[in-house]
Amino acid sequence: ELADIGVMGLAVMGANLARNAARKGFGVAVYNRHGGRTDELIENYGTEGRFFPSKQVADFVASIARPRPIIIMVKAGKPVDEVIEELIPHLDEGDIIIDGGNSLFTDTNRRFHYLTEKKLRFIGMGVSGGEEGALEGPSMMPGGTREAYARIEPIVTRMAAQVDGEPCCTYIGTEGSGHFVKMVHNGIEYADMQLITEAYDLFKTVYGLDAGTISKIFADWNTGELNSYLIEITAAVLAKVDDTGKPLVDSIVDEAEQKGTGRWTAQSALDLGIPLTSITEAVFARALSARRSARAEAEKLLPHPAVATLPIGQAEIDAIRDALYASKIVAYAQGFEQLTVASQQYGWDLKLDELATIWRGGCIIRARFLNRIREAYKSGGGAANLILEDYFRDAVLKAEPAWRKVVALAVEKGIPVPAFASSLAYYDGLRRARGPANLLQGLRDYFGAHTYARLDKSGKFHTRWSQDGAEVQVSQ
Ligand code: NBP
Repeated sequence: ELADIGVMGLAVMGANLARNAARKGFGVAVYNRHGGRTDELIENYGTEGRFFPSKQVADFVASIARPRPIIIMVKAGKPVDEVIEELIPHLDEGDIIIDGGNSLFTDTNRRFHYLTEKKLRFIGMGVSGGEEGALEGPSMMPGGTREAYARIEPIVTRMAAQVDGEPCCTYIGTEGSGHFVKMVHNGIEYADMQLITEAYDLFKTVYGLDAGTISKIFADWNTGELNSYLIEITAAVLAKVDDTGKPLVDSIVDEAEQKGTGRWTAQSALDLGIPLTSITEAVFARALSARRSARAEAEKLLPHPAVATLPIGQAEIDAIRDALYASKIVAYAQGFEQLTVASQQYGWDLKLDELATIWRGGCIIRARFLNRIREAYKSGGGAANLILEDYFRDAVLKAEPAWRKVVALAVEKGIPVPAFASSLAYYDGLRRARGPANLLQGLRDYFGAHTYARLDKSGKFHTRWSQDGAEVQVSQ
């Protein structure tokens, strides 16, 4: 008897994916570099299904039915290349290595072509949902060839979360597209979380609310259009009281860490020329938060006037909710624009409605809101920007007055709201047929003879600024 699938790398994510597959009735071969983890998995959960544990890579590979699908779930970066090299000598033509970790999509592109040359198949599969998702059903974003996906489809669609009878897993596209999509998902997650922390900061600092009270506001928001996993867990984190009887969140160090996917998303946006302001501000906000001692030093030299807290009623709470919702729409619109441009640039033919579909469950950004995005793209909408689709246009127009007031209040009180404010700036920049870049072009032409176009004539022009001041036409 042979296993249906193999899982290599049995830290928290790999072990949980293996258990997930076993619980769904698949035979699962398992291997980890240090055998202790394999023993632990079998000791603790061996009765959950049919596991095929091995201590040698050769035995592990031999225990899987051909063509073999092998999920590798090891630390992103060099370990993935090392594990691939370890596997290669034992594999047969057509076997499929599936990298389920958070690999950089350009690494996945490289591995895809490398393994294709060796007549092996490679799938870069984004997996979202953290440890719980891996066990109970994550959102899965597999990229590679369609026929390699067809081989694993019956297994991964069963392992994935299900929403309204549809699996949160679909074929994404070729090469590293699955990891690219997972990267943008994580970028959106950064923006979502930053917006939540800005709302929290306003409640706490401007209105003087305690964590318990703010928790109740988020719990209430979770019953409306903001309904989502992140809003739900925000209420839970804020409600938690530790052994000292005080809110746990008040004792957590205000220094954010990051593993790189948000930064990669921002870097990719710069490469593709996408104004991805919300996600990028979220990455920068984490970077500034991480400079804790520098902030403490600066606070001494640049003392912040104490904020006299304001009274708060339902109108103020609703205004912050509206600002959050509108900013969230901007963040998603920017993320989806990045996906659109990457799809064109890299020839991936991404199906944006399907991405919204598989993000509705299992993953960290799962939200009611994604149904709206799915509908917008499904209706063939194809508006250049999600904000221009009916539902979102109405939502931002409705939220706009409150959004503006909240940003103004934050600025006045000296509370940083980079994601709220940059989303609003993007919105104001987008809905403006004529901006101030005419002056910018004039400056570029002045110092660098970079030329400019005119509204009243076609062609490219240059003014001899520091010579005779005359304008010359340099091209048609
Ligand atoms: P880690 O990212 O902590 O990696 C630990 C695993 O990698 C262990 O099994 C370890 O084996 C193995 N490994 C390493 Br490190 N170097 C190796 C090498 N050279 N050869 C063979 N094995 C090696 O595990 P994780 O937190 O389970 O995450 C796995 C992947 O999933 C990562 O890419 C992560 O970014 C991604 N991911 C994580 C989450 C999450 O919520 N944690 C969510 C979504 C995606 P050992 O036991 O022998 O040291």
